[in-house]
Amino acid sequence: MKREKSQAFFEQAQRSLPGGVNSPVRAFKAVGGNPLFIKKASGCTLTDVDGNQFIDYVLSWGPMILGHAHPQVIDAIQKTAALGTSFGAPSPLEIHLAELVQKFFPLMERLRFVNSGTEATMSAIRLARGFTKRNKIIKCEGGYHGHGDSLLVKAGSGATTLGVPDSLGVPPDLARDTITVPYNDLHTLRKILETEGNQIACIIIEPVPGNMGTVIPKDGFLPGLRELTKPFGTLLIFDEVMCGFRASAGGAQERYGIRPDLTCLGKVIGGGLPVGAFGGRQDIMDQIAPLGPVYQAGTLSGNPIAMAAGIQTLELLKDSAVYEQLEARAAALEAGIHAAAKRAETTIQTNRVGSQMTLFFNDKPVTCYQDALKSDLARFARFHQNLLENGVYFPPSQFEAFFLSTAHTPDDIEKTVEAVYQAFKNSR
Ligand code: KE4
Repeated sequence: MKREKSQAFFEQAQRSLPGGVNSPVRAFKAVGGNPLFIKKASGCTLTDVDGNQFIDYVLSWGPMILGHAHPQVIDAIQKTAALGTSFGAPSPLEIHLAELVQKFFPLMERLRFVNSGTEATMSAIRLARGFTKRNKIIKCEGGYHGHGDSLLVKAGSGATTLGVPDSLGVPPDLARDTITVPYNDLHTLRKILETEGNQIACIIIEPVPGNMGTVIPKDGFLPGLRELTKPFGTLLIFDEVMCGFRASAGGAQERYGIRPDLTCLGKVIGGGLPVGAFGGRQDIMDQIAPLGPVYQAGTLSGNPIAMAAGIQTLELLKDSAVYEQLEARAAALEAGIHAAAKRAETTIQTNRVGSQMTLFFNDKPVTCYQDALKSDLARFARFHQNLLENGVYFPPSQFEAFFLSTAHTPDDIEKTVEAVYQAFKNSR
C-alpha cells in the first residue's frame, strides 16, 4: 500500500501540531505505523491522500451513521451556509433540532446545545454539582466522557490507549472528588453509596460503554444503578454521546427502559459537524444560566450550519427501516467475524449493541475494564495493520468501538469478512 504522501503530510504536520494530530487516538500510536491522511470520504468509503480506498468502520468515531457526504446532509449544509455561518443570536434551527432530539430522547425535557461531547459532560457534572450542592462524582474505570478535568480519572479511549488514564495537569484535589467503580459491579457501587452517598452529586456512566471497547450491561445492572441512586439524591447522568442512536434510535435509555436524570449527547446529533447536548429533568435544567445560577455558555453553541446537518441527519433516522437495516448489517458482520475466526482458528470475543461493536483478542468474555485490559494488544496491532493493507479501516485501538452506517452494503460486509479472515491468519 502506497503511503508516501501520508508520510510526508505526517512529517509536516508534526512541525505545527503536537504529535501531528488534533486528537491523540488518531496518531496510530497503539497499532504502529503512521496515520493516514484522508483526502475525501463518501458513503462508507475513505480515500487517503495516496489514493488508497478503505471500507470505513470508524465513521469519524460514530457520527457518520448515514455514511459520509450524504447528499441530503450536504445539501442542507450548503443551503444553510449561504445564509450566513454564525449569528451569535438564537435561530429557529436550534428549536427545530432540539424538538427533534426530544422525539428520540423524550426525557430531555429541556436541553442545551454545545460544541462537543466533552462540553456536554463537563456542563452536566457542573450542573449536577450545582443542583445537589455536592462535589463528589462517580464514574466507571475505563469510562471516557471527554477530556474535562474531573473525568480524566481512570479514563478509557485514547487515555487508556496511550497509557495515561489519569492525565497529568489535573489538580489532585479535584481528582480526589472523582470516585471510580468497575462497570457491571452493583456491589461496589452499593458499598460506596451506603458510606458516602449523601456527598455524591452524580454518577456519570456510558450505559453501554464504548471506550474500554464495547461492553454489554449485565442483566439488572442498569435498573439496579437507577434504583441505588434514588435514596441518596445522587443524580444519574447517562453519557450517550457514543451509544445514543447506536444502542437504539433512543439510545441505551430506550433499549433498556431506564430513566436517567440527565443525558449527554454528541456525535450523531451533529451529522458530522461539531454538536453536543446535555439535558434532562426540567427542574434540574432550569438551574442553568440565564434561568439559574449554574453558568454555561458557548460562542458557537447552536451554530446554524451544525444545526442544519443535525436536523437532516435526525430527520432521516426517524425512518424505522434505517434501524432494521443497521441491525441486520451489524449482525451479519458480527456473524461473519466469528465464522472467519473459526476458519482461522483464532480465539476472539465480540461485544455488540445495535450498530456499535468491538472485537477483542481475548480468551474470555469482556465484561468490564479489567477484562478489556487483558486483551492481546500486540495481536490487535498486527491485525489492524493487516486490515488496512486489505482495505478495511478499523479504529486504531483495542479500547474503541467500531460502527455500521446505512451506507455499508452486504457486499461491503462480505469484503470486510474476507479481509478480517486474512488479517486473523496473517497477524498470528
Ligand atoms: P468529544 O469531546 O470527543 O466530542 O466527545 C467526548 C466523548 C464523551 N463521551 C463519550 C462516551 C465519548 O465516546 C466521547 C468521545 N469519543 C472518542 C472516541 N472514543 C472521540 C474520539 C477522539 O477522542 O478523538
